Amino acid sequence: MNNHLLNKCFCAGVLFCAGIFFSAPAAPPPGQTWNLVWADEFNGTNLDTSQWGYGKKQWGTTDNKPCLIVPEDTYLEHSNLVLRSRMGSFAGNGKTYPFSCGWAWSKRWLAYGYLEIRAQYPAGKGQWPAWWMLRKGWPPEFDIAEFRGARGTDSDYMTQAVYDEAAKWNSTTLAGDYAGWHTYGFEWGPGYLKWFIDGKLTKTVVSSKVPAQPMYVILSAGLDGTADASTGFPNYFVIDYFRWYQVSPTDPPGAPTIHHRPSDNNQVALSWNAVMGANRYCISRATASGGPYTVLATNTGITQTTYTDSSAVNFLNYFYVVSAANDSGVSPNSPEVMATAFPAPISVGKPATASSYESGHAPSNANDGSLLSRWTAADSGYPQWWRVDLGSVQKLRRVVIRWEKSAQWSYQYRIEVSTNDVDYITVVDQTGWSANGNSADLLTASGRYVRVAVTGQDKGGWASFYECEIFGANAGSDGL
Ligand SMILES: [Ca+2]
Ligand SMILES: [Ca+2]
Repeated sequence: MNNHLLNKCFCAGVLFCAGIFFSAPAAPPPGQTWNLVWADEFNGTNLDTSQWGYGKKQWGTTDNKPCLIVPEDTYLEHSNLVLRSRMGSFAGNGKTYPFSCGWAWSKRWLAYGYLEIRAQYPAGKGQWPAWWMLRKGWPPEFDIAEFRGARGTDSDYMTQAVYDEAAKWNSTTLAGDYAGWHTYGFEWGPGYLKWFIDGKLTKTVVSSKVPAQPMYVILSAGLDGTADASTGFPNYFVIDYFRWYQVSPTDPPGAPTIHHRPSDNNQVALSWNAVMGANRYCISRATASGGPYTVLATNTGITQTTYTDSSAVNFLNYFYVVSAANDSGVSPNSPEVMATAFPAPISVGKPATASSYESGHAPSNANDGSLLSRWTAADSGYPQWWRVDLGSVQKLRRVVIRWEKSAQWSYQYRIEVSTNDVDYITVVDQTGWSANGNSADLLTASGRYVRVAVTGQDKGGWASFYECEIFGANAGSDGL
């Protein structure tokens, strides 16, 4: 692990966490190294509105029939979050509600980890307070501790349930008295869910449909249609704290894949596989294999699995690595991949063929945008030719050929152009060329087919080049 990288990568998480109170850890389940990454002990005088919304549902409505959600029923008191329910006459949404209630949701979306609250639930007929989680749209839904004061205290129950990504409902109800202080824990990992009450495992779900994308937390008071004066009002759903723990990602992504796109001028586009438990990625770049690496763009955090390095300079080689991160830590680096930024030749990806080719070095390798792949003839015989079909007649301005071992070898060649793949005219004749290095030839021609006829090589090697880049009429400098 590169400490410089680790520190840089943590920056995004620390900024994200600014202002959050970190308590002493409680007791997440054993067997993993849990780190507290977000907690609210509700110790202040006002709910931290940078972290929580309240007084309405996350999507804006205040209707929670038979209750009207009102802001004054959500407040902090005695280091607790209080969600109150009242009976009365509450006007809203064009009607009158017989009850009011509190409602709060996390502005932060979470994925994976161990979540815990310590809470007292209100008893009474018709009570329906809940700790639960949603995502934009539905499913999924986690019901972590949803209380029903349905039929008197003897038959009150707590619901622990999930609607998974397939809207499959998996529910358990636990009869009991939840009016005292208890801790309610929920462990969410790749392909599994666990519910806990007072540290005791009460429910487990294992399924490939367990959600893997971030969701937000809801703490809500509520009532069903059976609530009446006998329920007892006002009453209170009281939460001492909310805590969220995570484990660090341990597996790095695989080596990034380089994508060459026609628009990649002074750019390198990368993608990589997602890592379970990661909510962002750190992309680092070096100008030599093995580093030192410079971290790119971590201030915002890369939450997707793609990145375009727009600070690359054409024709320079760069070496990229990616690590996976969440608020708990950073994985080791992925394997390294080399990439080169190119201007946009009009030949990249077009159909190519050749007089012959060596196994593993097909004609399409010479216009795939990669300096790691090459076309090589099948043997040392000459002449050989490589040809690309540009798809239509184009104005042609420049042809750059990146020969194999160009620093030691010189190749002799002609560049020929055709509109019909039958009648070719020679537009560049370098059959007398004796210099080393890549070649860049300016021309003024039009054609659909461009053929490189390799007529010889000074060291007896086979006809071979990494790229033949054909530029149109507006091509700029040689870029060599
Ligand atoms: Ca507290
Ligand atoms: Ca190539």
